Amino acid sequence: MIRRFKPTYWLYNYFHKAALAHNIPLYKKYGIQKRYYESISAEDFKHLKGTANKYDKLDSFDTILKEENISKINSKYHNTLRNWSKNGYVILEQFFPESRIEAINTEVDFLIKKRKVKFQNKGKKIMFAFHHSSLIKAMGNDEHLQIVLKLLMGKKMELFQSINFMKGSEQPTHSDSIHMTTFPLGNLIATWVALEDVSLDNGPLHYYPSSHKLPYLMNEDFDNQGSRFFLGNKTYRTYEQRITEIIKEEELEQSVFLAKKGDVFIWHANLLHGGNEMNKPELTRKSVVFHYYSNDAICYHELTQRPSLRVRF
Ligand SMILES: O=C(O)CCC(=O)C(=O)O
Repeated sequence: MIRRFKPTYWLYNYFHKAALAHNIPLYKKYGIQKRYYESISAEDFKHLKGTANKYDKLDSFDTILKEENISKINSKYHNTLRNWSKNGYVILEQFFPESRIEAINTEVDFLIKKRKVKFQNKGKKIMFAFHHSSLIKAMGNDEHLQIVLKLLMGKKMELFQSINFMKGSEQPTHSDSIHMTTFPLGNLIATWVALEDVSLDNGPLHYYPSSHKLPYLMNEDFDNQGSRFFLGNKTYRTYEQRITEIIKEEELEQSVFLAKKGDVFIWHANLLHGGNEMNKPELTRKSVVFHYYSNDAICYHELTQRPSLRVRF
């Protein structure tokens, strides 16, 4: 019950104004009558129509090669970039060289050994390691990766979160937009980097091509809006079950990414994806995910109705 009591979050947020200040001018811009520390959810934007991003409106296939910065990106990636609007994902094979990947693996081992980072989710993942490592941060902010993100989103994207996985996440299918949400919708993007080869044995990433075009699923869509003082009472499992139903209803076909070390997978804010089970749980599956927000959107977490704490340094 206490976890559902919104004022507990308000109190915490109240003392973290600097990390929540990003939303203040945007609340003003959109006429949202909220204080920076209060709960926020899709309900608050129902009466508004947000502008869609460039390649949610236009087809990247026709126009992305005309973008000024495309010449800075190796032409072997042009085709996958062209298909962004259609697919909702991009695959950049061998984007990072072996030496860069090995440096990250050594860094992660060091951070674990020195107890600078903590595992979550039964020893599977490490959140926000980039706050403790300039190497990890530099990978998320890699110059060429940033150019690619700007090409896809039509604007600069700012690193919000990193998640290092030592094992396959085995995470059921979801859209990141239930966890990291924006108004207008679609102002989040994720990059996933293979820090070792991935096979069916160590739990590859799976995804549903073109699923980003489906409506975004918000609390209202699984009866989880809650009330002024309480979050909704539905479990996350209810959300996952609704996603499973949608996959069936829409007859979506799953693809699996058998990545090679150094490959990068980029997904759209609303692409359905997750992690397959590890056939051999004793193996590792080292990878890192970076999530980015744009600066012109309100950023929050629909599930917990919390504004996103954006730590900038
Ligand atoms: O790496 C994986 O297995 C899935 C990661 C994922 O779904 C996520 O970070 O949103």
